[in-house]
Amino acid sequence: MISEKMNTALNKQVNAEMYSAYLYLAMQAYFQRLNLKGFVNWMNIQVQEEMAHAKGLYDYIQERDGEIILEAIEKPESNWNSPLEVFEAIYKHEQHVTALINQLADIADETKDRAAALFLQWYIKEQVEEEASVSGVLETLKMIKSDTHALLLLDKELMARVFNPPVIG
Ligand code: OFO
Repeated sequence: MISEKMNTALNKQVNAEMYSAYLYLAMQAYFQRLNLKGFVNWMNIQVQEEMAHAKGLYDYIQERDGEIILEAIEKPESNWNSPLEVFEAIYKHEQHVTALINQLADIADETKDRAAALFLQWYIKEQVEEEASVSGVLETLKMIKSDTHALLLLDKELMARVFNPPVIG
C-alpha cells in the first residue's frame, strides 16, 4: 500500500511522462516535415522510452495497490525554427523532468517510503542518461550552425540509435 500523497504524485508523473511522449511525437512530426530521417528515428525511440517510463510508474502504482487516475495530457508545441531549437527545448524539458523526479524522491523520503525511494532510483539514474544524451546532440548542433553537410552527417549518425526496452525498477 502507498500513501495518498505518493499515489497522487506518481499519478502526476505518469501524466508528465505521457506528455513527454506527446511532445517528442510532435517533434518527430517536425523532423518528418524536414525529411531528416535520422532525427525522426531518434525522436521515435525517445517517444517509446517515455511511454515505457509512464508504464513503469503505472505498474508500480498497481503493484503497491494504489489507484490509477489518468488526467488529460496537455497539448504540446508543434513548431520550431530549427533542429537546434528543438534540442534546446528537449534539454530544458528533460531538466524539468529531472526536477519532478527529484520532488518524487523528496516525497518518498518525507513519508519514509523505502520501497518508493528504491524504485525511484532507476528514474534518477535514467534522467542522468537522458540529459547526457540530449546534451551530446545539442552540443553538436551548436557546432554545426548552418552547415547543411554536417547536419546530414549528424542525421546519418542518429539513424543508428535503436530502442532497447528498459527494465524498470
Ligand atoms: Fe521520462 O525521461 Fe524524458 O521526460
